[in-house]
Amino acid sequence: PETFYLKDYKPFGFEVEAVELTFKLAPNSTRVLSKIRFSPKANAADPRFFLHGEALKLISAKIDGAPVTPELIAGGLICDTPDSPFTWESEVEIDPAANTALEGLYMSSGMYCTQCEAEGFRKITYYPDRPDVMSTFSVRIEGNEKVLLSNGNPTGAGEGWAEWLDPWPKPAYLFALVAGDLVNHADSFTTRSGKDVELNIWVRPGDEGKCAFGMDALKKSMKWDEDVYGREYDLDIFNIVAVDDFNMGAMENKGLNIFNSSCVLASPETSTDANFERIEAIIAHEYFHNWTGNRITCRDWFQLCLKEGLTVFRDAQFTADMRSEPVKRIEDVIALRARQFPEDNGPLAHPPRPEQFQEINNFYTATVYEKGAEVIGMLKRLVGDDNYDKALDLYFDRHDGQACTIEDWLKVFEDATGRDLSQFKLWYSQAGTPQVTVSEAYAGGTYTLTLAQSTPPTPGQPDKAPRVIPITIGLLSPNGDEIRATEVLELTEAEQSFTFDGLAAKPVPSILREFSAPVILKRESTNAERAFLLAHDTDPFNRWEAGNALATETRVTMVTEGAAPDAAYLDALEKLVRDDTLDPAFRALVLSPPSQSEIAQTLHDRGVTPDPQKIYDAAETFAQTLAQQLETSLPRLYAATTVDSPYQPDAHGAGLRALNGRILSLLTRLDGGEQAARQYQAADNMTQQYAALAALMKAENGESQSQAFFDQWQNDRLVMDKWFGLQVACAAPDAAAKVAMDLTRHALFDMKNPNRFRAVMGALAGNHAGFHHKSGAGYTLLAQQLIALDSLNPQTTARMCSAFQTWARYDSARQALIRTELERILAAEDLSRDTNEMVSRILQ
Ligand code: B3K
Ligand code: ZN
Repeated sequence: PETFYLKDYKPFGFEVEAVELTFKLAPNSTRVLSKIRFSPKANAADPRFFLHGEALKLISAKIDGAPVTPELIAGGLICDTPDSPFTWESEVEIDPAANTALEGLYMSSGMYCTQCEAEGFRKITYYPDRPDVMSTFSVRIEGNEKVLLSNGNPTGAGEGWAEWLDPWPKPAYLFALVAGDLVNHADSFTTRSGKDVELNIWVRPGDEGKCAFGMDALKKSMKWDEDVYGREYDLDIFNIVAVDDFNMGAMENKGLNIFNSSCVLASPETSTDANFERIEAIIAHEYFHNWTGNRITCRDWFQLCLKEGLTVFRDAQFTADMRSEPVKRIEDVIALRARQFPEDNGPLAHPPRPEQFQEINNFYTATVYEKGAEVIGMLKRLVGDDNYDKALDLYFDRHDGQACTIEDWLKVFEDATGRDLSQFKLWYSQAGTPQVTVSEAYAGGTYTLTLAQSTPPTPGQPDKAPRVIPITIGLLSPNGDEIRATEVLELTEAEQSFTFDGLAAKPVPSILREFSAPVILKRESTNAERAFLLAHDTDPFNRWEAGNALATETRVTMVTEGAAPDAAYLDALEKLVRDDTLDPAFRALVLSPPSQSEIAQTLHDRGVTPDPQKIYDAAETFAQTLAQQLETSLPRLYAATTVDSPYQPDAHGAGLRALNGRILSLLTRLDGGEQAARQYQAADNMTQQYAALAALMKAENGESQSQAFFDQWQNDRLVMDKWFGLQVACAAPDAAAKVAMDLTRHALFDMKNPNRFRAVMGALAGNHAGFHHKSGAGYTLLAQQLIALDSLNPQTTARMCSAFQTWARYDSARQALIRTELERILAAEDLSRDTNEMVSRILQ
């Protein structure tokens, strides 16, 4: 397969002045007519008239009204063209009903919908399908469906047709079309300059009742972007459509966002608090793309983090404002360590701005998104909040309507602040997570902190230069008072010392407050010091971090030395759980153990080969011991955290329920599930029903309870995804693969639906001890399923291959089993480019 390189960038040789499209919809034979005005650029670096096209049946082509016969070549066509502006017309036929890849125009539950990012538009018609080609689009849809939608504003409609005009020039990846017998939840928003915008969430009949929360989130997002970034919406209408079959969460098409139904539909009875929070965040994310992504887009796909990193950063700010800032930060760091760190420290490591790819869909990664956002957070911390605002204003001013690069982005910061960002830029080009080693000295009232940075080699990058790393620090006195408030140290050298004078005693440092940089901090510490920080740190993130470190140390000694759970840590936890002055959501997070996969990584980093079964056993023993330690207070804590008022998906209630759920799971270890069964019966919302079911799955009556859940919800797809996933997530290590396999044979399993496939296979990959069971059954099942899915849906297949990326952590027997499965996948007939690239990189 061909490899594409950042260094090879050449602009397209033609301007596209306007695009007119007509769709004549039919499930197996949709006709797409295009009429596009091109004008050749003077002195074009690449004067070839090449239009992308894939899986298209060309019916006819014309230039300025005269038939032409273009040459069909790999990936598209070329054609001789006049030297002056001309009109290109083509008619193609496509087969949406047969499109199981869910890219281009496809059908889902009887409706037509599109997904064009990154390179799906070329499956709709011949076009320069690249983000730096921007044009206005007018679209006519002919079809018998009740609702016919495209981007922009509606310009006309009649029996069996509708027309839309998007006046804002956009790249083809933001094109969208939806046609179906849909119903809407309507509302409106008045922008701060007084423009009324019609808002709709379109769903299948029956789902109307699940739109109110998403609509509210949309209006909050629109207001927030005006208030915080000064960005107003720019069309008369904003449509969101819920689709059941979708490869990812949602898509920011101009004025017509398309959502995986799991990321927009919500009701108290069917959605958990976590679902509500995620829906709010994704609605905001897609909406925020209107400015960071759509009005200002990417020059090429190597610049993907320009829009994704920034938009993730913006949606995190939004969630922090709507909910709790420290809780959001802790959740994000947990996710970063769970998803991005393994990527950055394994065979799939790549910089936030990659320099090469075979299939760009394989680079919609935690590194591009989440590390991309972390890089922006560091930039903001380095230049300060006011300078950040100034730079962003300049960015919108200078680049509105353009397709930009990371260089453009950094230049606005340089121009707005006068700061040289050439060293900072390394964050965009170097892969790998920096390790920052801390050493300390104290003498004569002066405390000296020495920080040393290094980044391990990653594929293609053996040596790394030192980066600029903002390290936040505060100092505590030995009695627990804060003696130096948070300040930012700028680490720019490989090794650098910082001094703090005038101290009465050796301080306890609280380093990397708010997790100011995506690095791994290495510092000799003791459990006593960690417990001290857990009790006294003024920075909530570092308080949590201290607890997390204690939890990790306890697990590690349990696994490596067969030790009992650390008594001091158990005491500290007990104190914390009972401390009603602390935010319940925060307490729930402190009570949530580090993931077993993370413990495996820690062991590996310390030169111990992780045994997944032992890690599992340690987790079970720890939870059992904690439950016993808290035995007398559990019923009271359970009662005190139970929310009686009618369910509201707000942050406070969600925090209480999260804590309550943690307590219920501990309680269930002692009472055999009595309380959980009562909660299950009484629950009027999915959060409590699901928490009770999850607790019961490990108790004796798990199976019958699960059956009851199935009977109640079998007609609700999204709830059924929970049912499929939970069984695999809760399965014992030696049973997980079998449970997952049986579920793939269930009448309601359908691998063509990405949500259902991920519910089962994603849960298997997430069941650490089950997936890595020494039998290798988990590896084999996943490989079989991936091979079967690849011919239907390469994108979802390739993405899930990353379950194997951590293979190098494990013992040689497991490594051999994984290698066999990866080689089996690689040998599969007609393997997609997507999956081929992923597996080859993992195996390298
Ligand atoms: N931009 C889309 C992701 C497209 C993924 C293509 N494989 C959603 C988002 O980040 O908002
Ligand atoms: Zn995005």
